[in-house]
Parts: sequence; structure tokens; C-alpha cells
Amino acid sequence: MRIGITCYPSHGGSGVVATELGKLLAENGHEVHFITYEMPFRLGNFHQNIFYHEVEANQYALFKFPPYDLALASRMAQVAIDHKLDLLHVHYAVPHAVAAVLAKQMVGDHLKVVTTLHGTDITVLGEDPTLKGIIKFGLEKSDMVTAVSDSLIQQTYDMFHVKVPIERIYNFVDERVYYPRDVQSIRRQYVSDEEKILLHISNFRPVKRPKDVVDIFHRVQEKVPSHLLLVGEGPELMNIHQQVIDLGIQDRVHFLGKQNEVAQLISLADLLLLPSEKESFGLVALEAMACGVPTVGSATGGVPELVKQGETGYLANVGDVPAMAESAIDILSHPHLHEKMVSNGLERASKHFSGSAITKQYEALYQRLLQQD
Ligand code: GMT
Repeated sequence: MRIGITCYPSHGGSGVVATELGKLLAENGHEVHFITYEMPFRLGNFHQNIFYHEVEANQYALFKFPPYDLALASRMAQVAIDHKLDLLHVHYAVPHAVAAVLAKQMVGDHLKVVTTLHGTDITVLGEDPTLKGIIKFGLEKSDMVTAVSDSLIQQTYDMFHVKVPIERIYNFVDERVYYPRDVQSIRRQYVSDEEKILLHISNFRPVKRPKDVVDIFHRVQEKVPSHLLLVGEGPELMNIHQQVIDLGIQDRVHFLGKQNEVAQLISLADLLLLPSEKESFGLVALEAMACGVPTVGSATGGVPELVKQGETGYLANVGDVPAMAESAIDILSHPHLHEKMVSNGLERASKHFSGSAITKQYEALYQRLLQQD
């Protein structure tokens, strides 16, 4: 098949999933065309069967805002014609679904549009009256809509009252990249043999509740000698810096900034903290699971479909810092429990969320769509 993929190319789970899917599809012999405003950061070096088409918005002086959405639709149509694409698979509804629908109108009905919902495109942007109608239009005009968890499907129906079928296809990890790495020597740079490492990776937006991360860690380190690694950047980071200073735990909290290759970093950790307000899936918890790291976090959105309570981690209500701290302390002070959660997690990741299996699900969906005419 010839497949166009559009996603946000910067750091973020939806872009990661889209890029990794494109790479796996290309490995399976499909021709994959990324149509994005910059090279997706996970795309890296040359890959056979993968092509990259940059979208550039016109900066004409009259425009207060460069018309990116139109430039994207126009580029999608051009690539679809030039490379005889069978379908456009867009990740994140805004504005990608609508741009793809527009491109389809320009090119013809034979070009199919698959929209994958990732979370905040529905749960946050869907609340915005300036976007709600156009998101609904994008969903209804897509040939196929998928979502990354059952929870997100339900939220989409509840918010948009659309009649279109939405298929659940879970996110995945490439098991050749995410596996427990031998990082003993790096680990010693951060902690002694008796100390534990807790990890949080996010875009440090309020929805991730990074303040809770530090509050949980503050309680944990009083009971279990430990350090906290914070990976990523975002609007809340300055406040978090201040919070760490105010709590007097600067020597135990390490700000590592944005990182591209996280499998090794994750393998350093004993526990992942994910106390988010909203999380349609929680890709980082899956990456952690595949690297042998249990999660303590909030039972929000699709996270309970991924992290099994008491088996691969513990979940509590959003904002329940004491409960999450207690759970973390419990796991970190009981080696047998920790080991059990590690092995349960490894088995769960490979059984339900492997890249090869999930790619097959997308391929089957594309095939079904292309055979419909
Ligand atoms: O809004 C975000 O948090 C970013 C978004 C993204 O583009 O990475 O994350 C969403 O998509 C991820 C990949 O499917 C999911 O793992 C995240 O749970 C989801 N974030 C939220 O629902 C908050």
C-alpha cells in the first residue's frame, strides 16, 4: 500500500506512535509518506520505503496567522496525486482530520482517510466551542476512525454524539527498542546500591500534574532512600524547580531535560510516576512496562486498560498523593512484589502491546477500507 501519515512531529506520544507505525509499515514493504511541518524526531536516519514531505505555511504580510491547515491540506493532496497514495492516516484530530478530508475532496473519493484519536484532541480541544463543530465534522467525514483506548472511544461518543464506528487499536512499543537494558554502571552515577530511582517523563503541562510527582516523591524519599529523575520540558517546569527548592530536596531530584532515546533512561528506574489528570492511554507507562518498570499513577482515562491494578503497578484517584506515595513505598520496599510486577509487566507488554501485532491490526483495517469500493 501507499500510505500518507500526518502527525505532530515534535516530542509527544501521538507523534511517537505515528512515526513508529510508519517505520514498521515501511519494514513490511509499504510505501510510507510523512507529510508534516518538520521531520518527526523519531524518524532519524534514512529508512527504505519512507519519504518525507515538508509542509510550509505562507507568511504573507496580510495574514495575522499563517494558514497552516490549508497548506497541509494542499500538500496532502499534492503528495497523494504525485505518489498515488491509497490512504492518508492522520494522528490527532486537530487540524489533521479536517485537512485530510479537504485533501480527499481535492483528489477524489478513492483516497481514504483514517483518523486516529489520541486524547487531548477530544478530551481538551473537544470542549472548545471554536473547535467542537469542526472536530465532529472531521470524525464524520473520515472513512475510518480509531482511538487508542476504549475509554477514549466512550469519551468521544459522550462528547460528540457521533454515529460513526470507532475502532480501538491500542498503542504499542517496538520490542526491539524497549526491553530492560543493562544499565548498572550508569545507575551508579545517580544512586548507591541501597537507593532507588523514581522516574517521571512528560511534557510538563498542567494535565500531567507534575506538582503531584514531586509531592509523591517528597513523601517516598522520607521512607525509602531514593532519587527522582525528571525527563522532558514544558510550561510547569519552572514551578517544579521552585517546588523542589522549597521542599529542600534539590540533591535528590535530577532535571534531565528533553531526551530522544528513552529506553536506556527508563531501564535505570525502579518505578515510574504518572499521576496525570487526563491520559487517554499513557504511552510512557507502556514503554516503562516493556523495560521492566512498574507504574504508580492515577486511574484516569485509558490508564487502567494498560496498568493492571496490583499486577503491573498501582493506580489511585487523580490527586490522591498520599495513596500514590504509599503504593510507591510499598513496591520499593518489597523486592518480591517489585519483581513480580516487573515480570507481569514484561509479559503483558509483549502479549498485548507489541509493535508487530498492532501494525497488523492497522494493516488489516487499511485493507478492509481499500476493498470497500
Ligand atoms: O496531549 C498530550 O498529552 C499529548 C498527546 C500526544 O500527542 O502525545 O498525548 C496523548 O496521546 C498519547 C499517544 O496516544 C497518549 O499516550 C497520551 O495518553 C495522550 N495524552 C492525554 O490523553 C493527556
